[in-house]
Amino acid sequence: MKLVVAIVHNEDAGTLVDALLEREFRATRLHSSGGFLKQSNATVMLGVEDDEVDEVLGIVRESCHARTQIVNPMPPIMEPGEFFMPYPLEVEVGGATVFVVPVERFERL
Ligand code: 2BA
Repeated sequence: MKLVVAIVHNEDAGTLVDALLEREFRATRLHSSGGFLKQSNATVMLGVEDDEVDEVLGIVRESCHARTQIVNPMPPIMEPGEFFMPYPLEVEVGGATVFVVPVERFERL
């Protein structure tokens, strides 16, 4: 068995969970946020049999899309007389960051 952990864009999370449920996968959606952009995203985790991992990754691929986001860099600490012109940076986020982790034991009690 494997635990699939997918960090996805908030806007894709609903579509992803619905698509998983439609194919009878049980999933848990957690609210999370990215360390770099500090914006909220979603973490979807599900326990699946080894031979189901590829199907799940296919559903993630179909449901989640890359996006470009603009980031305004933090200004540095300035000395008097120094001047800083902040140029916004473009960052590509996602489609999805996925970890597939072996599960030692799974129980529903
Ligand atoms: P964030 O940490 O907010 O990162 C958002 C996007 O910013 C990343 O997209 C990447 O394009 C860029 N980025 C992140 N760190 C960077 C850095 N040090 N320098 C330059 N650009 C950087 P993704 O790679 O698609 O990641 C989307 C979200 O997935 C991340 O949001 C984070 O929440 C999660 N994530 C990505 N890689 C991870 C990892 N190795 N471990 C845990 N979570 C991860």
